[in-house]
Amino acid sequence: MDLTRRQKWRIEKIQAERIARANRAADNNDDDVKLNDENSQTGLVITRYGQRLLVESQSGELYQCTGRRNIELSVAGDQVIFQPTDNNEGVVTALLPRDNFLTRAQKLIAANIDELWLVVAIEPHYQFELIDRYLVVAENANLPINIVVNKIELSDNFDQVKHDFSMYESAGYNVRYLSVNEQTNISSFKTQLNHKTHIFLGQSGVGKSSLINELIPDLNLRVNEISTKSKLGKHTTTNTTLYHIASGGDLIDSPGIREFQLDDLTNQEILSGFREFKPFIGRCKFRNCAHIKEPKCAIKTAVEMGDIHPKRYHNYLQLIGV
Ligand SMILES: Nc1nc2c(ncn2[C@@H]2O[C@H](COP(=O)(O)OP(=O)(O)OP(=O)(O)O)[C@@H](O)[C@H]2O)c(=O)[nH]1
Ligand SMILES: [Mg+2]
Ligand SMILES: [Zn+2]
Repeated sequence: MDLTRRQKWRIEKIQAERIARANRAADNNDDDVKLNDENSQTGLVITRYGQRLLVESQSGELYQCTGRRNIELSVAGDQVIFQPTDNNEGVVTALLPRDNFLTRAQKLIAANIDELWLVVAIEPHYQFELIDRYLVVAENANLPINIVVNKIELSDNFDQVKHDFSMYESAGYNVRYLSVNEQTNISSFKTQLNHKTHIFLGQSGVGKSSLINELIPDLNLRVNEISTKSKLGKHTTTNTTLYHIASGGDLIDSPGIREFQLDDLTNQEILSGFREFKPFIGRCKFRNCAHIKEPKCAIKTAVEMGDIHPKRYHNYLQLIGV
């Protein structure tokens, strides 16, 4: 259903009033969870399944909520205003403004993220095109991005792996090499994660849920066996879900993608997804330079001068379909 501008404006106005009312109530009775006569309170969306939301109150109780009609869909990481009803159920009545959000294939994934970790693995073996696609999506969401290479104990040529990822390091990404199974570099990784909201993204079967299980003891998220024949994961995680670290900070687990869910990326998104290209954009001879065959192209010159890794440039051309 398409809403007219006037309808949208009215909904926004109603939401703004609800948020203001809840804030006023919060100011008036600081340590009382019953915020006003409507019993509204702010909560954190933990996960969404279909039309239902799992919302955590500020005192840490969980409520199964439905969204009020005409409220924009909320996702893990969202702050909302909700009204508890019976049996730990409730109704979400407003969505608080987001700092940021991540979408994949036109679908909202999570909101209010501080850092994104792109997880890849030795098996299923990382593919540059897929890595670059994920990076383009994340760069366009304007999030700090890091790369985790998991299952390093399965590599019989670790020097090659390091060489492969050196181009991402020289592009400015922090790359960490881990093995969940052998506990390699896990404890130093843990110290990075406190007091922020981190999302783990990446292909199915790379070990996102395994890693989160390792970082949050007693969580016991379901992880799956990789089919030995295809070496592909079986898509174990189905809902994007936020988990608290006891010492502070949150981790968001997300399901791996399937091939047919790949994003339709525009050339403009692809270009701004290659972060090391940025200093050179706008410095080509032609204003509408596509950085393919044009003379005096600043991007191509940067490749020749060694300021852009040739493989990254090659990946860029591949993504824009040249
Ligand atoms: N050899 C090895 N296997 C690992 C390691 N980490 C995780 N695995 C295995 O990889 C498989 C897939 O792990 P999951 O954690 O389910 O992967 P996921 O990324 O969450 O996958 P989806 O939920 O489908 O997106 C499981 O069988 C894990 O036991 C590791 O360091 N080494
Ligand atoms: Mg998983
Ligand atoms: Zn150019």
